[in-house]
Amino acid sequence: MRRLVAALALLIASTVLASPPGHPLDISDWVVAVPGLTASTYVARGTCAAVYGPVPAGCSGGGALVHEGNDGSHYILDVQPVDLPCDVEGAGRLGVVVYRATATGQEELARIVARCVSPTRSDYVTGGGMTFSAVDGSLKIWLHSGCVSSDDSCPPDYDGDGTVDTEDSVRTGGWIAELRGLPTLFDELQSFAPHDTLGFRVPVMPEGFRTADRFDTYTGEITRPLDLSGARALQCGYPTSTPHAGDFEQITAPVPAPAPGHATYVLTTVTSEGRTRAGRKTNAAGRLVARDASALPACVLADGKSGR
Ligand SMILES: [Ca+2]
Repeated sequence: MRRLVAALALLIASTVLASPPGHPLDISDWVVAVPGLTASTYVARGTCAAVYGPVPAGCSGGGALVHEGNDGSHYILDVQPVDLPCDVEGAGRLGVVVYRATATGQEELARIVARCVSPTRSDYVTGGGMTFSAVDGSLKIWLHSGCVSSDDSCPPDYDGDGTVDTEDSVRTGGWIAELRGLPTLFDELQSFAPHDTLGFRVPVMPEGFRTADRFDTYTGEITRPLDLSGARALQCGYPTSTPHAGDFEQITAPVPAPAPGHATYVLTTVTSEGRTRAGRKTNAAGRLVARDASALPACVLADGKSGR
């Protein structure tokens, strides 16, 4: 079910347009550079607007600008100037870029940058730090969206909430973005990207195994209780070489939209040294237990193949 939720979130995020110029930069202005990564609002602008005084729950902190990921890579938050054609200086030209650095190089994960509203005014964003969750592989990024001009042309009510903004509150209103889809500790969080493509980042310990030999991906209809015996194979025995933590595994597998009132699951199993695991479920006592992988049929595609 978590996998379905993650997939749906991505579909929604990918259809959102950027915010209109003259308004605070928000989650729709993030540009994601790698497959399988999604950006969502963790704490909305306004909720954490009080820069001075008591800080609401969830708004405090900010963490460091560099974090070590589960797979030994490093996530780097960089606040950098943006080359803009409008006449603004200082904070008005800022953007935030998140990188992933490994032993072999550095790649950009996502960015959100300033833009010109007029020849003398810009919407900008700056970052105040981030934290990394080792369990679910998410980055929370503390941000401030604001307006700056060289001719005092920022509107008195920049955020449009009906109140005149002060320099200390809404013009520097804080919010928190969350990036998901980085390597987790155990779970493969499946995403659709785009429609007929399914992908996930290989966790550090896939379903608790030290290493994975192969992945098999199934789909089926959600029933209560879940009956995996009717699962249909989407892709079997991939990838062709040994998977490593942080690899993005992607398959092309059309998953038909379910009929009204029905729901579809996508499940990827991990096999390591002859043992197969199929994730976890909540039992009748409310505890997380291993899902019974033996209920699944052998992974065989419609053309009779059981591997890539
Ligand atoms: Ca206002």
